[in-house]
Amino acid sequence: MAKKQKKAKPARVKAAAKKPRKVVNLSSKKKTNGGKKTSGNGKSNTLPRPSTKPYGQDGKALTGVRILDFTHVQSGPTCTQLLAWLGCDVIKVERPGIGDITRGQLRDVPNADSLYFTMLNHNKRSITIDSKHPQGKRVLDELIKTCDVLVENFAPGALDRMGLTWEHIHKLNPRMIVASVKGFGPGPYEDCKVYENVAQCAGGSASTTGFREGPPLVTGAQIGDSGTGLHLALGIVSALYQRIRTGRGQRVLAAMQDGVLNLCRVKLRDQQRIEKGPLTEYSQYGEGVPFGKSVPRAGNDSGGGQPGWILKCKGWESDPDAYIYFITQAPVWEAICDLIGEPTWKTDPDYATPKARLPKLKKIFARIEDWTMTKTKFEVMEICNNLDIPVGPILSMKEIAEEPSLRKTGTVVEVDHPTRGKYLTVGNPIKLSDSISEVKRSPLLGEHTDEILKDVLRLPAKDIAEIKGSGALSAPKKEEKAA
Ligand code: CAO
Repeated sequence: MAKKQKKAKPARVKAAAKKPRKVVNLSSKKKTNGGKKTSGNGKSNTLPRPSTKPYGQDGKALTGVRILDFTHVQSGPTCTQLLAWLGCDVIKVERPGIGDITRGQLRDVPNADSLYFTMLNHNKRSITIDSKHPQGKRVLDELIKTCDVLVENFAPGALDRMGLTWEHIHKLNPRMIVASVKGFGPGPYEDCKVYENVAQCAGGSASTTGFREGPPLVTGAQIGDSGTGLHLALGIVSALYQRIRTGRGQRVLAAMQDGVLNLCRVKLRDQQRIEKGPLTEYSQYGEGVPFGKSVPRAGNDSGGGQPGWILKCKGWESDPDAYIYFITQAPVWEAICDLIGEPTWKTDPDYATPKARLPKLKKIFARIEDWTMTKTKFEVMEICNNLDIPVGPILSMKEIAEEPSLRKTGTVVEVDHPTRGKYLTVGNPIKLSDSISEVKRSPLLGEHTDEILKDVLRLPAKDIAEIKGSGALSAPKKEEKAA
């Protein structure tokens, strides 16, 4: 295989680190450190001069970072999609003929990539490689040399079984960051395969979600998959930043159990409180139901210091989403009393203080609900927000899809796709004023195979023909499969 040519290498974070642009003295007053320019915190100032280009037109936050994306299903793709939106060149490696399994899962349009796949793989390029084929390994080794980060979420041990051990990768490219999602961290379950709901259960979410009288409940928010993808993305960006200083890559692990637990940290807080006394903000306390040894399911209790509950609104009999979340925030208690027609509760010692109200929350919310049931959830929203009372309408997915303000900010975007047509997706939820994300459709399976071999790896035509002829990049023919 021909060596990579030197020219036209994309600008890299590492290159930027080596050759800082001319420095600006941020701390114009003091010169310390032997006369060296320093920033306000006394450290050497290596920041380049502020760009003079208009905001949004000087590249993206992570421009120059190239990702070798070995992810599939949801957790890993969530991470690499975010990194792609932030400017990384994400090269998704897929199994020839099959690709990411989600391409064909939950299909709504025959023979087209599913929404499951398209909505998790925007702004990426796709190359098909059989990672167990000798010629496939050859291409992967070349990609490892040219990429900054390898991201994967295979079952434990699968990457090693492909021969892509940390030692192998690090020998080829000591600067490479290897980032993984696994179900569990080191310990008794480290070898287990894990899906979303397994993580929700093992991370403490299911035991603390639902109603006291009912079974544990999983939530629709994909905190195990997408939540862990988010954690991994932060780990990768941090490792890239550290690499500027150390020059070397490192391993990044985000275990789904850990990610879910991190999102459930208030429940671990409550576990320690329950050992010292009842959790007075849980409605169970007001109802006189004794607490057990571990944190109970709290229904729709707010979980913070300000009691809240979901209340019916006008139309609830026929509309399953005609509800509002209502918070009886202490500073606006008087406004709430006036609004619901209970002005005496402002001064009545049984209601006037948050502590006095705790045992009566059920009664208080029932009274507030008498009022909310006379209004639509949007009317309640408008009236309460004018009085600074925090409330939140229960929005259906239909309402969210049609919400003009979300379209305007690019949080909900319509994308066109060559085989499935137009569809809606969620755009980048993180908005940067100088790194604007545009949502580009997901790639077709292997759409960029040739482009990557030619333009990224700069392989001569002869080598490309040899690799392709070996079958390493294409689906096995039917006879071969049967043999
Ligand atoms: N070429 C050749 N083989 C490939 C390949 C390629 N391009 N891409 C994948 N494969 C192979 C793997 O090497 C593996 O083979 P071996 O088992 O022989 O080593 C095989 O495909 C299956 O990979 P897998 O075990 O990761 O996939 P699975 O469908 O059996 O399990 C999942 C899926 C998600 C349970 C598992 O990957 C997992 O636990 N991942 C970590 C946790 C995670 O991310 N879960 C979230 C999933 S989203 O809900």
